[in-house]
Amino acid sequence: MGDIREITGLKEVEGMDASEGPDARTANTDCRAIPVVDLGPLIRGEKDAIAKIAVPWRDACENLGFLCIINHGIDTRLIEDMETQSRRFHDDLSADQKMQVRVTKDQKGFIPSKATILTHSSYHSHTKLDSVECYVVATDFPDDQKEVVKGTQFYGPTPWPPEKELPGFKDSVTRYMRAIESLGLSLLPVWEAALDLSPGYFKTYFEKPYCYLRIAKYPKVDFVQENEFGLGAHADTGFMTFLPPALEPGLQILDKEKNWFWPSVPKGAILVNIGQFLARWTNDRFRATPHRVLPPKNNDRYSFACFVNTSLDAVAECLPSCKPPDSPPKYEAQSYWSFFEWYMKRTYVHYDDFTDSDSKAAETPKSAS
Ligand SMILES: O=C(O)CCC(=O)C(=O)O
Ligand SMILES: [Fe+2]
Repeated sequence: MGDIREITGLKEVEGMDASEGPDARTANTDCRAIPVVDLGPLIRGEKDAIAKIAVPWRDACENLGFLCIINHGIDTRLIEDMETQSRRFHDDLSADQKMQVRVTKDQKGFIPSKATILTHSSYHSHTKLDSVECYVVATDFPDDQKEVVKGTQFYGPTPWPPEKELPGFKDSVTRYMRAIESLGLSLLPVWEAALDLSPGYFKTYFEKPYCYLRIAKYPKVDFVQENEFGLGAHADTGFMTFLPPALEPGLQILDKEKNWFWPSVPKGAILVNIGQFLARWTNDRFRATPHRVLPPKNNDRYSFACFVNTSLDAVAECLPSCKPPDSPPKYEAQSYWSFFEWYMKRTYVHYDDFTDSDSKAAETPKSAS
């Protein structure tokens, strides 16, 4: 596998700073391959493709909770274009222009650096604000939809930069999000088979899928202290996440034995992982795996995780194939809306500006990030 510093691109990190201890990126963290699932047979519509793919899928979801897909049908040019659009947003717009599209009560828009801290993390102490900045685009709804008219949270529109400031940006980003959304929906039969559910089980829950895309920039940093993160340890909130690996290293994953490692992913593969909403739906049979991002050393790092979720009003109640035989399920039935609201309130320091909502999650998930 080679030397870790070679793999992570941290060759020139000296490793020690007399006053502050070692750079956190040089810690003795190994690099491991994660399960690879070939979607070729599914894309080609081969007989038995779903059943075949469901086997390694289930295994990865019950164990590491992260896998990567190859032959996924997403054009490389779309991914390259998103990298370009991400740089355009973060680097071509001024701070003022970005603040014109600052995050709304619906959690759409620009979130400046140092706005996130996972105050409820049980994975490690996390005392510094994250250095990541991001622009969030999410599913928009028709103006006359009842929740939009009523101003229900998460139903409001994405604030886009004016077309003249970033020509073509909205089109490109929308195209990418749509492609990932349809990939996610095309995988529902695989999720069903992996969870021993009848074909079409998830269909009604995904009638109006709520997707969001976090277009993130992690500025490069000369020295990283312990417990300093680009993005602190967290598990995603929704159903499934798609993440083309960033060009710069930074992502670390926590295995079941609670060891952090750097994932190694084949060229062109897309990472897939599970969100907490799905994990609680499966009574934790599938794992919502903690992961985190260390700030890059050499160049700014850009990433675009896309979260494909159920409809906001879909209610998840322990799946029939995941019910424990002799005890009640661990979690109450809960809508995605309510889970998402609970999570966001605890994750972003800006959230209190928007809501005095007293809505509560049906219960506190035992290992929320
Ligand atoms: O930047 C990355 O590689 C991961 C981003 C991530 O975990 C997230 O946005 O939830
Ligand atoms: Fe994440």
